[in-house]
Amino acid sequence: MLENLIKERGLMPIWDEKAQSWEERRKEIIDLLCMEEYGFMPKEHDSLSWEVIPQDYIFCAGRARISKVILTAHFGEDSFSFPIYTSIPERKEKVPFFVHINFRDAVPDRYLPVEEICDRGYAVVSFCYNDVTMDEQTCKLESDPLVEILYKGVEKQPYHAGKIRMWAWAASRALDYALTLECLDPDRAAVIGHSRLGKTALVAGMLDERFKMVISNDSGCSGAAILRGKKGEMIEKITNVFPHWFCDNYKKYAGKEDEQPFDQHFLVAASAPRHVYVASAELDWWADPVSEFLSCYAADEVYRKLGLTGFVCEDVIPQPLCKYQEGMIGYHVRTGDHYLGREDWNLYIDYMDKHFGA
Ligand code: GTR
Repeated sequence: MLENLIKERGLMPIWDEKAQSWEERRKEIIDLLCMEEYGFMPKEHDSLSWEVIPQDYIFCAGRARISKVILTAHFGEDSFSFPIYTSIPERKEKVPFFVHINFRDAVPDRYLPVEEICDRGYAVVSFCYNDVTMDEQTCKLESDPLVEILYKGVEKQPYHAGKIRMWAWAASRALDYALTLECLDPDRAAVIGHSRLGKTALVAGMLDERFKMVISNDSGCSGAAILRGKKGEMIEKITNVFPHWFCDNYKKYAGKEDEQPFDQHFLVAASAPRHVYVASAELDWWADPVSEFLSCYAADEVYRKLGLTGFVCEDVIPQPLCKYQEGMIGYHVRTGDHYLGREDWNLYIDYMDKHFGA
């Protein structure tokens, strides 16, 4: 049944027989998705420095430590700073951790139940996306320090970074810092985001192989959901309301999803052979749970070719609560609406415990 649905939607295969290896094909896919959808950074930073500001209150009954850290990226004579927050359970052994790209800087936050996460032995490094670059369609470079630095002396091109790409860059900087901490386990580093930040987590995971687990929560259009045959939000809508999320090239596919030389299952597969997890919510029709699910099914192609267990599922459209956690592609659909809640976090942690060892 699912095989037929994929055929009906006209999805193309991810693997190209001309490619010598997955490594080579993966690079092509990254270039394609950056060129046509998310954009390339116009400039790279040279180095990163930081200042740690411990928070002086008892958290989690003293079982976890929270710090604020100001990261500064240096671009030649220019520099850009933004705050991140670390929430780390007190354990003797190294702990697995999430880099959480969040809508707010609060810790805890309604999308970040840090006490529950720390109690399960996981740490979180979080930051607010607006502290990196505002979620606005502003062209006033001087009002946005990161954008100003990135485009200083550079003529903006249609393939240059939209905001999703910049937030993904920040997730990698948060990871740079996290990897300097002895208490965090580099082999169990995950990146996670919800909705527009779920799209961002997929892009960060695609680009940065140090993320061993990539989690997209309700990311929908231009995130995990395949666009061919999708319901709810499509490219025309998203590029009208949020043109700044993408590179300018992306607009040309508005109403022409079938002409894209890719679809969003490329993005899900671009983290292979690492672990990737897509989650949906039953009532989230705008994101379209079925198209998110089919994307996982289609991305399995790459894992199969690599001889790995990718997506293990039944041959039906899943209903809540359905969770598929056997393979390297994880999936769940829960009841309720668009949200990143404790239920989602617990399922991600269950999956990580299972695949990376508790
Ligand atoms: C919506 C947008 C979605 C999704 C969501 C969010 O308005 O259409 O693509 O990203 O915002 O980020 O909450």
